[in-house]
Amino acid sequence: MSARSSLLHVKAAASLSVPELLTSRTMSDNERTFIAIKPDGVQRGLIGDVIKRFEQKGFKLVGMKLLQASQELLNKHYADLSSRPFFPSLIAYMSSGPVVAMVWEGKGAVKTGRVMLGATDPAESAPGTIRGDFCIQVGKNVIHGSDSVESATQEISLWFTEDELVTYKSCAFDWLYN
Ligand code: IDP
Ligand code: MG
Repeated sequence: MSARSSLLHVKAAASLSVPELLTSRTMSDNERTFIAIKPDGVQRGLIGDVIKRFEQKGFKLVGMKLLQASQELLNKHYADLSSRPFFPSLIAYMSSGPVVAMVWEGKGAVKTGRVMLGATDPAESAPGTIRGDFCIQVGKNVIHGSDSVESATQEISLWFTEDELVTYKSCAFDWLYN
C-alpha cells in the first residue's frame, strides 16, 4: 500500500464510528448479495442445505425472512424478464409458496454466490453447485442469486428495509480475511 493510500485509509477510518470500525464496513469484504430460496426449495426441505453452503463458505448472514412474495414484488424483481415468453409461468412459480429471502455478505459475495448457484438451467449446472446438486429443470431451479453488484443493491432494497439488515462482526472474520 502506498503512503498516500495508507493515509487515505487512516483518514477514512478516523471518520468511522466504533461499530463501523469493528465490522470493517469500509472494506471490500462487505459486498452484499441477495439470495432467495424459491418455493420448490422451501417445499423440498432444502433451506438448511442452502444456508449451510453459504455459512461454510464463510459468508455472513445479515438478513433473512420467510415470506409469501406478492405479484407486485415479483413483477418488480423480474422486471427485466417481463417480455420473455416464460414470464407468466415464472411469476406463478415464484408465488406458488413461501420463499426464503436472504442477504449474505463477504468479499466477492455476488460473483462467488453465482458460482455456488450454478448455471440457470440445472441440466447445465456443474455437480457441486446448488442447482447442479438439487434440481433438474430450469422452471424449478430452487434458488435465486443476484447477477451483479448493481442488481444486488437494487434487489436488497426491494426485498428488505434497512432496519431488517444487521451489521455485526462475525467471530470468524479474522480467520477468513488477511
Ligand atoms: P438466473 O436465475 O440464473 O439469474 P435468469 O435468466 O435471470 O436466470 O432467469 C430468472 C429465472 O427465470 C430463472 O432462475 C428461472 O427460474 C426462470 N427461467 C429462465 N429461463 C427460463 C426458461 O427458459 N424457461 C422457464 N423458466 C426460465
Ligand atoms: Mg437473473
